Amino acid sequence: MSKEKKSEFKPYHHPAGGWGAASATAKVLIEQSVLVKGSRGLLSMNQPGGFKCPSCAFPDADHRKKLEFCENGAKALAHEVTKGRVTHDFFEKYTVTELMEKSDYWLEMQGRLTEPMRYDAKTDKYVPVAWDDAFKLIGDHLQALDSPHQAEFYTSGRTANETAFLYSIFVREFGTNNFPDCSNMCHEPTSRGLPPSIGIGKGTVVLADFEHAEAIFVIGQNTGTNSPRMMTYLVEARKRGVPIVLINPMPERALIRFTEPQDVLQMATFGSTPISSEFVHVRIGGDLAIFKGMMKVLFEADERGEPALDHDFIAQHTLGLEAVREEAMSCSWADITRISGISEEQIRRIAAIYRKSNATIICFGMGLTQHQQGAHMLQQLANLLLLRGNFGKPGAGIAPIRGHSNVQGDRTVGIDEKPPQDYLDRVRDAFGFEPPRENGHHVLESLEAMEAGTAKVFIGLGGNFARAVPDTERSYNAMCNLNLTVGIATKLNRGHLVHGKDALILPVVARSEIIHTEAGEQFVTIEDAMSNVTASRGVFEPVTPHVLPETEIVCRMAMATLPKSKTAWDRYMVDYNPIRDKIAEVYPHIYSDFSEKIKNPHGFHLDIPPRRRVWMTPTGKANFLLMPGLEVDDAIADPAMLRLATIRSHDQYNTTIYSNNDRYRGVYNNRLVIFMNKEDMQDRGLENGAVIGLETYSSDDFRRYVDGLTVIDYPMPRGAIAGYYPELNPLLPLGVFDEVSGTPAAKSIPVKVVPSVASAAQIKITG
Ligand SMILES: Nc1nc2c(c(=O)[nH]1)N[C@H]1C(S)=C(S)[C@@H](COP(=O)(O)OP(=O)(O)OC[C@H]3O[C@@H](n4cnc5c(=O)[nH]c(N)nc54)[C@H](O)[C@@H]3O)O[C@H]1N2
Ligand SMILES: Nc1nc2c(c(=O)[nH]1)N[C@H]1C(S)=C(S)[C@@H](COP(=O)(O)OP(=O)(O)OC[C@H]3O[C@@H](n4cnc5c(=O)[nH]c(N)nc54)[C@H](O)[C@@H]3O)O[C@H]1N2
Ligand SMILES: [Mo]
Repeated sequence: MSKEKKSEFKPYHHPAGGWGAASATAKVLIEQSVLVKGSRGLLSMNQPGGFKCPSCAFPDADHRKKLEFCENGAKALAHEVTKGRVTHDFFEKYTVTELMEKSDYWLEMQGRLTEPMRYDAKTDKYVPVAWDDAFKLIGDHLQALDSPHQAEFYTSGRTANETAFLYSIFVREFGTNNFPDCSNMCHEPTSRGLPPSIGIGKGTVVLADFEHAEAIFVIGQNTGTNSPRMMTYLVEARKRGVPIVLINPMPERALIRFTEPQDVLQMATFGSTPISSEFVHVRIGGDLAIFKGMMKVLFEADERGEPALDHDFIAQHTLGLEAVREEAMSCSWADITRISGISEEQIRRIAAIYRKSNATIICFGMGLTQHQQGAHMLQQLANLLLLRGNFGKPGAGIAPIRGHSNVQGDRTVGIDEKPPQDYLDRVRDAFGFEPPRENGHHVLESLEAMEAGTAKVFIGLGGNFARAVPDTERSYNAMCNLNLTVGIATKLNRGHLVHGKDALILPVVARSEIIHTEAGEQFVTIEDAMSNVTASRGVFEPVTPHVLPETEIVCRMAMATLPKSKTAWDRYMVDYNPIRDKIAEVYPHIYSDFSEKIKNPHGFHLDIPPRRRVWMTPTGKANFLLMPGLEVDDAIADPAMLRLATIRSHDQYNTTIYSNNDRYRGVYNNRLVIFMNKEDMQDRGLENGAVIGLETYSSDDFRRYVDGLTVIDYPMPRGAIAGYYPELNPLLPLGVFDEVSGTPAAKSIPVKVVPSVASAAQIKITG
């Protein structure tokens, strides 16, 4: 093990991207001992005939570029094709209790899982198990349940369409709609909030729209880190003089100034492009007040008879404007500026940018979704877009920037705990069984069932459920009640160590690897955040011959559980074309001729009706929806309260920690940090580098406390602090979530500073 490195805070003054990104790419390939293999992989990434990047869901370019990857895609690939191996010898060395003591970073750095393992309670170790025995164990546990609703079937968004579709069929044939999904913690407010408003819970823009936009808003999203390939489009737009408005409590480096790492000229001349034309330093949870303020400015102009609203569009395509107008006009500037932390002058300025633009794109991420009123707030964002007819014209629309590479696709092909009835009818007709009709569990409901002891089996198709969910200690305890936990994964993670009485780790063929079956090489498909469906073909041999393709694992779980099933699992297991034919049968409106269309090397686009100004809502129109007030999170009366946003560093992929650095925010060798405004520090008598504890304001009996956090003086708005996920998940109560979607309010945890009892290392502050 490397010796402990000194934690350091050294503000980053350079543009983001550029040489820093290029050298970080090389460094991670060398670190994982895969310079040659990794570089070869990067040439195939996101190219026709190659595989889709396992990192984010941003679409591929229109193939003008020879290279279509970013620094963080390179990290994801390097960690996937790493030389490190977790073999049975590894598991022989450590008890699970000992492994629990290791950090998430350490677990990740051990490398790829190589063979199926089963938990042995006598030795507290994972021991090898034959694949057949593993499937039999799963089948036995599932068959032994009193009701199919006692099992929870989690999906993480790396799962490909074919796998996710079959998994949804298996679980429904088994008899439940319990589909907790990573998206329940992510863009679920988008998926549930937008349909009543515009008829679909997906984004309405495509990449070409960025070339026609006259203004772009980026709200609550750290583009340079979490979807770096989008930076290219922001740089190009900026070079054309398009105003870019950034709304964020953190002045994210890449969104302020960026050097395109693939622009040789810019890099050679140390040039960079200023990205944001307006940085709106919003308080956590203050966005709604800004949206209402902007609407108010538009309505005022309209009342004066000045051009502000798209009256033709509103008349032809929408309902409900007057109530929304009245409500926005009733909001006072005093409240708007107090709650947002933004001056009336700046809100008027960005409203003027919005009003002047004939085609506006609004992009958003977790900074908007992970609030108690996330879904309703997004409906207000849609209202703002509707006011100027920003749907169904080039250069305009709403752009939720999704997380996992296929999180949107998984949802489209059936991972849905609240499935529509007409879809269930089509499943019945296509597969000849009667699917369950009642709603199943989302993530929080599945945890409740585990805590109550009514859930007995948990199967995780990818992901790291235990670490990603809120209320760490409580959730760990709930999971330990289970009779069986199954982790289907590429890498060892904490989710495999927080286990039920029986437990399995099932290793899979990764995205960049070739899927070999009896019928020959297979490919899978992925739907990106802009609804393009493309093929993904791995280019490397699987890590060992003992790992299985995810689709085969799903089919064999089904065969072991449903011996009388008439579904052709044994056929789907080897040939993925008939799976695509079934997808086409169940989703004829978007997936007709799937097998033909996917032959196009650039894939195809799934229909998004609002692009045609068609509204699949009950009214047949786009609806202005009402949300009274300006607050998106429950108020806490104590002036000592701070709102904590749990965010990602530049060197992590969700619960996967690539390093303990966060280059653009200037943090090195430490993840237990809290970004805090100077005045908030002074009020609490804290110096830069002080070590504190944080405690959550909870309305239940649990005390939620994290200790040993180093305070960093950072340009945050008053009352807003930030720190890293998943280390701070113990502070996030299970009971605090968006009521429409069940998404935990991970960006707005009410906390107070408490004295630290730990003696954490003092952080070195430089620069
Ligand atoms: N490299 C890398 N890429 C990733 C991921 C990763 O972990 N690493 N994760 C993937 C996944 S699953 C997802 S969902 C996405 C996540 O990508 P993002 O949506 O960018 O996620 P976060 O880092 O959680 O935080 C987003 C931003 O929200 C801001 N914020 C916090 N509170 C508020 C608020 O109240 N209002 C506003 N306006 N902003 C706020 C934070 O300052 C931060 O800049 O990225 C995906 N891509
Ligand atoms: N406090 C707080 N909590 C959050 C968030 C937050 O911002 N704040 N963000 C939420 C969000 S947006 C999300 S999406 C969730 C993420 O929740 P998850 O999707 O459950 O978590 P990941 O960390 O992405 O999962 C990583 C694991 O996936 C496995 N894996 C990687 N690639 C593959 C593959 O190709 N196949 C299979 N089978 N397994 C693979 C590896 O074993 C790896 O350890 O976390 C949520 N939790
Ligand atoms: Mo996500």
